Amino acid sequence: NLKNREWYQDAKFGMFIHWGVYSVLGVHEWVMETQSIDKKTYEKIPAFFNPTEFNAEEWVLLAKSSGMKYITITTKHHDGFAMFDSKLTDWDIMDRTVYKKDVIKQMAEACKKHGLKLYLYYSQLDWYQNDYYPRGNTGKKTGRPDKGNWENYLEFMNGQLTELLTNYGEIGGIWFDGWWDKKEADWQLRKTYDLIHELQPQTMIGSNHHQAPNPGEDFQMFEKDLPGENKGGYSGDAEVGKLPLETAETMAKQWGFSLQDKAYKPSKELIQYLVKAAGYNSNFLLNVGPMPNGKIQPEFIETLKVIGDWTDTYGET
Ligand code: FUL
Repeated sequence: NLKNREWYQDAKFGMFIHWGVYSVLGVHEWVMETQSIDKKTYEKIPAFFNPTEFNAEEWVLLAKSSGMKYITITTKHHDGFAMFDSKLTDWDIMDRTVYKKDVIKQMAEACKKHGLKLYLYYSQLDWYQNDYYPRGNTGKKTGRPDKGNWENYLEFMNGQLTELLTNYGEIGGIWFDGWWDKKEADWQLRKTYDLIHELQPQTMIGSNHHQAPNPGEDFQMFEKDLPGENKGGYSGDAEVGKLPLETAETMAKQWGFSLQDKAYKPSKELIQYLVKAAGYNSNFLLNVGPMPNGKIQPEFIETLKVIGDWTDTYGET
């Protein structure tokens, strides 16, 4: 994956996409936890997820015309819901929604067609699976039984990663999140990381664990922070020069679609952030939280157009 690291080092700009059944509620992707929604109630949500206006090519072309070189999309967030066709659970887009189409497959095809690399966000933390037990720091009010088999959960997680790295062509990287919910040793990272590189040697591994990189990781990420700033407490120290870096930021406040979030960052601020990130030799992963109908908010599109004009004029490629 050294070649991929080199490519990534110069990629500069990517699109982050937080999209899941939580988008239906228009709060944010943490709604299950912050509103203490139990599993049985949360299970009602997927029936309302029917993004009839979703067009993967539209999103990919929007990213491309904004000057972005890759897309990182949520395949499964903390609510455990798979936005892809998973044979290992029925808690997925095929079995629980009326839409019944594999979002990740459509994104993979569109990215391939238009020459963008696809990175997959995967939450290790899971508020849905019973076997995610003992519970971590979050997800305690989901009404799951007080028993479960952690080894089974790890097997399930590695199984889903195998699906993701087998069924969607070349994957640029896996963007892990939620590691911070449990103790380091619980994750048995070596096994998972080896599996990824066995399946696709070029796939990069990164984890939003909020500390310096673990062995086997290919890039270091910073959530809502420039490398080393650690303003939000979500980021470890930058090991500058060791691994390629990436900083992720939202276009408004929330990651997932939020009806009330109108704290839109002006295009000027985002362009300055892109330049600043590049000054740290870091990529900028700019997040959108598409609406449940499959469209990206018009306010975001407008801003991205301005950014695209800027990258057209001043970008390197
Ligand atoms: C965090 C998550 O808890 C947030 O929901 C979001 O996905 C952010 C990028 O990473 O760890």
